[in-house]
Amino acid sequence: MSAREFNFDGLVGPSHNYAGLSFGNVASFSNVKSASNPKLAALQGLAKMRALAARGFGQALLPPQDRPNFRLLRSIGFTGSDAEVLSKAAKEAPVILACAYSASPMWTANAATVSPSADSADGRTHFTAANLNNKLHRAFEHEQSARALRAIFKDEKHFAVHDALPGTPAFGDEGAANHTRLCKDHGSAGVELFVYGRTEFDASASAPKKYPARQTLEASQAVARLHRLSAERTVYVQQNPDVIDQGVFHNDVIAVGNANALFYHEQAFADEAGALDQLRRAMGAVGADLNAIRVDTAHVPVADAVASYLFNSQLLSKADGKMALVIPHECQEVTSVARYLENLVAGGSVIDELIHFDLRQSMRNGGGPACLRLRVALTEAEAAAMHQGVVMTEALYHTLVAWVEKHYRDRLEPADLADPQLAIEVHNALEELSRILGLPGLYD
Ligand code: SUG
Repeated sequence: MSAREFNFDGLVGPSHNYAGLSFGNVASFSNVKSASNPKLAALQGLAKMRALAARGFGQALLPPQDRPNFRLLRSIGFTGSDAEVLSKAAKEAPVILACAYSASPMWTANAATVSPSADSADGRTHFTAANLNNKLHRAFEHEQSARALRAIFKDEKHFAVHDALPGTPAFGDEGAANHTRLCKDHGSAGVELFVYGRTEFDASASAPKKYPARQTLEASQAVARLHRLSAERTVYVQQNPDVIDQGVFHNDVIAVGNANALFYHEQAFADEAGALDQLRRAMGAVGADLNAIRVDTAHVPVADAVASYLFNSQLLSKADGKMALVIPHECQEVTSVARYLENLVAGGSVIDELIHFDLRQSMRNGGGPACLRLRVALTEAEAAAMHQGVVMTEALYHTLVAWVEKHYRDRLEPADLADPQLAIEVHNALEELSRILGLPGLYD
């Protein structure tokens, strides 16, 4: 059966700010407490969606989440009216207030892991909301992520949306950021590659020393079970703990795959040869040849890959069989990466085009083009069965630009999170958005 890949980009929420909440994510830590521009952030994201939709790529969006999370603030003892809760939290626990306000759901690669129907024993597309339990500000995203996914992928004949795994360190799950699907074409059975950072129940296994490994092997195995994947087409590979310690907090900061191509850095995996071996074997089972595009350290050091987000790119199949690499502007500013890319597209690789975007507002929190999207390969019947109000069109783009212009601030500093008016603005914006997207009841 033929299928088309849709990228569901996260629409940046009105409370986008820089709070330095992600230990191990270099950009988040370096930009802590600087002023953000939520309006620009949302417009940058929308410009990417519009351009890719206009090129004919399947493009949709996932809505922002309700912020601040008053339930979190009340559950830790802040009482009174909403305004009182905000003012007490701002005084006593400003970092937790920033967590409650984080617009981190914009990075939808972390919303869920997705397995297309061709891979699952029950012929349905499976989603498991990611528990993101490594970080307080992300650990409560899964409830609204599951709710939004259920609203969009409602038809249980085609879709199964699973709740997040138990929110405990043994099941640390970061969703599609540590999951890659390789295949001959999007519609036929593929190989699902799960990349984990550590193993909870194997004390002899290696792990990073400085920064956290957010994804466990146990979580990856649980997701594969829920999605009813075949063992011979499922591959588990350990991420190189040394690169996690250099700021590669998700596998999608050091590798990206599409169709039969895996674009990766020499140091991405703990055992590169073993990883490729397993992948080649599994891909043999689906009649596909792995096209391994390896980037050597000599050409691009890990630090440059992290600074430029070279691998946090989207690798998209074009109608002519070639692929385009969607990269952030930063790739042109890091000399080794700019040179590498120039040679890559000139050198007869399947990647023959670069598409650049300015995503600096998201990049300053460690979110590049690939973080901003969740991939869902859908057959024609499945695409018709999903909620259509989130599919990007020229008309929706213009409506959303006007909505952003109306509701978003162009400057947000840490102190602004104490302003009760901000909570009201976010609420009003989201209420209007649920009407625009045709998703009444999306928010409480
Ligand atoms: O989880 N940053 C996100 C970036 C997520 C990127 N996603 C992928 N690689 N797929 C994170 O570290 C920063 C928020 C702050 O500091 O305000 C943050 O959550």
